[in-house]
Amino acid sequence: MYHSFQSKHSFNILSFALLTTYIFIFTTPVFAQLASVTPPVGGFRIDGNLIAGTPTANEGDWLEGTSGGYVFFNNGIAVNPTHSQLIRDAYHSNGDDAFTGSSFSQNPNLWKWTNASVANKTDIHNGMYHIASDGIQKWVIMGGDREVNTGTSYIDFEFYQGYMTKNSNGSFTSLSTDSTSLSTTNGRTVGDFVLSMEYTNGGAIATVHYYRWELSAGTYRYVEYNIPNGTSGSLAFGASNNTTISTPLGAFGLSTYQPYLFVEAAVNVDAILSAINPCDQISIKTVFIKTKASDAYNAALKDFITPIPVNFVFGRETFNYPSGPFYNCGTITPTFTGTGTFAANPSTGLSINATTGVINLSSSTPGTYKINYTYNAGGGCTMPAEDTIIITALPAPTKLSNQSLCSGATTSAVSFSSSLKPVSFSWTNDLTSIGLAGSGTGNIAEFTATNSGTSAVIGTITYTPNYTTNGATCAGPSDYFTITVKAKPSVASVRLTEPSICGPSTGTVTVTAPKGSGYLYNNNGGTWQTDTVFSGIAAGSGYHILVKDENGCIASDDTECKAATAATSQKNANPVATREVNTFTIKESKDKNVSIKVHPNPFQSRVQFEVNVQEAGHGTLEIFNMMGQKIKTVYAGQLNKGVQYFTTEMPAGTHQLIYTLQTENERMSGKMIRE
Ligand SMILES: [Ca+2]
Ligand SMILES: [Ca+2]
Ligand SMILES: [Ca+2]
Repeated sequence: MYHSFQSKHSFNILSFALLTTYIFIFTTPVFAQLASVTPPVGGFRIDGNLIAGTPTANEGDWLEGTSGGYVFFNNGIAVNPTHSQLIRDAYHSNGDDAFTGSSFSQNPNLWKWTNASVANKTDIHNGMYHIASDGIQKWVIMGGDREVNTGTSYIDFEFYQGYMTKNSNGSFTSLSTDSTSLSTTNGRTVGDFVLSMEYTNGGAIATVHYYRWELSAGTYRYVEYNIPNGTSGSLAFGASNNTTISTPLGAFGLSTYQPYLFVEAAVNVDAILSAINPCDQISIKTVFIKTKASDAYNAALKDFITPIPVNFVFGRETFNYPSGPFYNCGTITPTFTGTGTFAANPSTGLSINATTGVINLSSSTPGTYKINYTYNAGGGCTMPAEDTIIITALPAPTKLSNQSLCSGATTSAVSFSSSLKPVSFSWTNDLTSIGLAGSGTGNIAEFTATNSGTSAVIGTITYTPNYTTNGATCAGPSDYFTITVKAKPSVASVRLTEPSICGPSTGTVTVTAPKGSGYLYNNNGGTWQTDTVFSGIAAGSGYHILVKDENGCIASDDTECKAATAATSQKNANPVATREVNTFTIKESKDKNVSIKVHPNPFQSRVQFEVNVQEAGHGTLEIFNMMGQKIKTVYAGQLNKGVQYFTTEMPAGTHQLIYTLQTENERMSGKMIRE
């Protein structure tokens, strides 16, 4: 099943090397193999090239290309740092950290390092790895480089189950799996392994060696195993670039690799482990990338990249669920081999089919569950395989702001969103009088808010995200926002003091309602003022009074001069402007306390009124046309008891006129006719 390190140069290896050298010359592409892992999308092409989709479209690789997936962005940042890492080492520099006086065969706790330049064929600049599954088993994809292509180079990827660290004093510490004490099995843990890539300046094939740490002939040491053939192809294959290739990552100060400077390999570690021991299962804590002088067991170690702490498991997982994240919606189905039993821990809260492993997310409670798949691995080894599922509650939608505006104003358009996509939205509105339907789907366009009342109203819009995930559409938690529509203030009611012969020369408009703290008034679009009085208005210039309340809402109309006929058809809504509108009831004076006579009547231009009152008091004598429009005020002031005369010049034009005398208790009217 395996052979010791010393016998690894078997006939098969030698003949393979010769064969591959021969075939390379004629049919290089044959050896570019695809590891059927995901990610990246399209599998991982082992071809000595770093660019996805090159040369074959839609195949994945290390870096971004025109098609296919990738594991690093072209700036070197990992798409998923848990599974992939790119580590840079110093190069061509006395500051490089390098081994000194250390060999492959030694206990790592005896290794020494120093800062020194290393031979350029063993100098590493870029080291990278990617861990991915083919749906059943885990693979390691490795990549590394060197500065020159003279001869054969060796780059080891060593996987420790304990923590392995580089110390500042020039030593290393390799701990046991308890993470506390030094390893007692000669510096490593049984099952630790090395994947070693060997590449030359003459072939695109890179050879991959697998060494396992174990007790052999009384000593803990690495033992090389032949890598078996898998049922669906090779379990390990490597390649180096046989042409000059570009690397956006940069290498040794350049953006290209000359032939045979870059090497990559893919290894199905799970398959190799299970072929050696179906019960084997190891958790890796450290990856250590280093170069050595040869493939001899006591080969001198050369350059290295600072050990990388990691956390992944090989050999045990023989089933898995698709990549999350998962929400409590839909179902997920695992990929697995053989037959066994699925069980969840904790055993409540997760809806799982014990035979198929299908999880009904919709009827499961959000939480973290370990799923154990127990099956007979043969050889009496019943293996529990484990995967962990985290179910997250469907997220709440993005919180939206409340809106507050005056009746008649336009709302802000509402755009729903959520952190999880795809998502669609439905909503309800509990107050349609604000101008919005009672329910709907999708975003809400702007609309004119309405409120015909006298106080603010509030519509509550409740919106619900509907997520489509894992084959189902489920409603997530709702949220709501409000639209407050403030009422408009009443149209202004005003009292007028108008120019007349005997009165003031300019008019005054005094707002009588609405009034209160915060109210502002405006005439003819002028400055808003708190004062209810607009004075100094020129005769005949009119006015347009607007009211704004403490909420900043403006009345639906202004109050303006109205023709008298409008007195009965005020366009302003309630309350209407209160103008001094006169209602005419033309009748002869029958009152004994007041009498009025007009001389002459019919008149030409000058008219004299003879007024006789029995009680002194205030009185007003005015003239109106038949439309109810006041022509002039003849007198306004104190009336003495007895007879008094008022003479006035009548303006030209109107044929029939009405005069009225308003005393404190009585009102007299009469008709005047022009000759
Ligand atoms: Ca490649
Ligand atoms: Ca180094
Ligand atoms: Ca280096």
